[in-house]
Amino acid sequence: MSAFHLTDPALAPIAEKVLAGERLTREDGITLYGSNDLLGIAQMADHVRREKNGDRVHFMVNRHINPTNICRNRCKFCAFARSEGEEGAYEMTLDTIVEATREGVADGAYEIHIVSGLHPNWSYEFYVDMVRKVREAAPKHVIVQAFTAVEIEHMAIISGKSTLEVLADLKEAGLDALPGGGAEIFSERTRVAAWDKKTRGDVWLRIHGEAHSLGISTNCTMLYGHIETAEERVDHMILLREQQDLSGGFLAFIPLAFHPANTELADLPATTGFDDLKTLAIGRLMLDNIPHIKAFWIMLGLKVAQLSTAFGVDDLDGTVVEERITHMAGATTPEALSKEDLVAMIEETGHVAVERDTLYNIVRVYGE
Ligand code: V47
Repeated sequence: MSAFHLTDPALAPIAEKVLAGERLTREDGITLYGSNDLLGIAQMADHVRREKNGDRVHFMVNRHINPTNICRNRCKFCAFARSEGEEGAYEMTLDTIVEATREGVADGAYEIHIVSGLHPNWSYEFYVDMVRKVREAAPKHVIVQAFTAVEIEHMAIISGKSTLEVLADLKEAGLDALPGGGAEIFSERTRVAAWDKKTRGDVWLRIHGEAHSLGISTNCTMLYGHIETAEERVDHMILLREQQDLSGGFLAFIPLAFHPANTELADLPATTGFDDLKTLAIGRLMLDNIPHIKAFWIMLGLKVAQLSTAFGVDDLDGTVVEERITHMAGATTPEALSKEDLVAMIEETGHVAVERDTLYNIVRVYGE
C-alpha cells in the first residue's frame, strides 16, 4: 500500500512509515541514501513537507556580516580563513559592523546574521560589545542571529567562563538566535582528518542545548560532499534529532554543499544536483521534529534551490547581500537576491511565497 509512485521496492516499507507518521530509523536513512529512486524519495519528502508547512515556501530579507576571516583554526575545507598578516586577511571595526547593520536595516532586513573567524586577538568584551552595538543600531523587530557554537566555545576559552555563561552574557547584550554553522559532520573520524582544531560534535550539540535552555533559538547544519560517508551523514542527522528531542530549539536544518575550490580538499569534486536534492529530501524525512528545511541558495545555486521546493524544502533563506565563505571557495551564485527575485522563484513552483523573520513569524504572505 502506498500513495507514492516508487520505482525502488526497497523504499516501500519506508513509504508506509512516512504515511503512518512513524519515525525513520538509521537503517531507513542508509536505505534512502542507497536508493536512486530520487523522485520516490521526493514524493515522500513532499508529503512530510506539506503536513508541516502546507504550500508555503519561506524566505527573508537578511544581511550577512562576516567581521573577520582571521582564524586560528584553519580547517582543511575552508577557503575563507587567513592568518594574521597573510594576503587577503581582513578585520572589520565595530563601527564598520554597525554601519553594515544600519545598511541592512535600511534595506528592510529582519535579520542581521554574523559569523566570523576565530580572531586570536579579539577580546571577549569585543564580542559582547559587538552584539550590544548591533542590537542598539537595529530596531526591535530585527533579530540578531550571531556566532556559531564554534565561536561560543572560543569565547568561553578566552574568557575563562562556561559556554552557558557566555550565552547568557550575549543574550543580555541583545543576542536573539544562533546560526547553525560549525557542525560540519559530527563523526570524530572526519573531524580529526579535516578540522582537527574545531569544536567536537558533542560540544557543538551541548552548546545548542544550552542556548535552547536560555530561550535562544538556533539552526543546525551539515556540511556534506567531502570525506564523509552516507552512514556518517545519517548518524549526524540522528544526533540532531536526539538533541531536538531533548531541547527543542532548532528551527531549521540546512544541509551545506561543500565547495572545494581554494581549499586543502580542492582535488575533491563539487557535489552533484542529484546528491544535493537527495540530501535535502532525506533531511526532511529523517528530521521529523525540526519544523523547517532550508535550501541555502548561495551554496546550491539558484536552479537546484528552486527545484528543492519539490524535495522537502520550505525555506530559501534570504537576500543575504554579502557572502564571503562560499564565494571564496568557488561559488558562482550571486551574492545577493532581491525580494522580488525570491518571490518570483517561489511562485513559479506553485507554492505560496511567505516572507518571515528568523523565528518564522510571518511578515507578509504574497499573492493574497
Ligand atoms: O560553518 C565553510 C560552511 C558554514 C565551506 O543558520 C563551507 O541560518 C561549503 O553556517 N564549502 C557557514 N561550506 C555558513 C552557515 C549558514 C549559512 C546560511 C544560513 C545559516 C543559518 C548558516 O559554511 C561553516 C561551514 O560549515 N563552510 N567552508 C566550503 N568550502
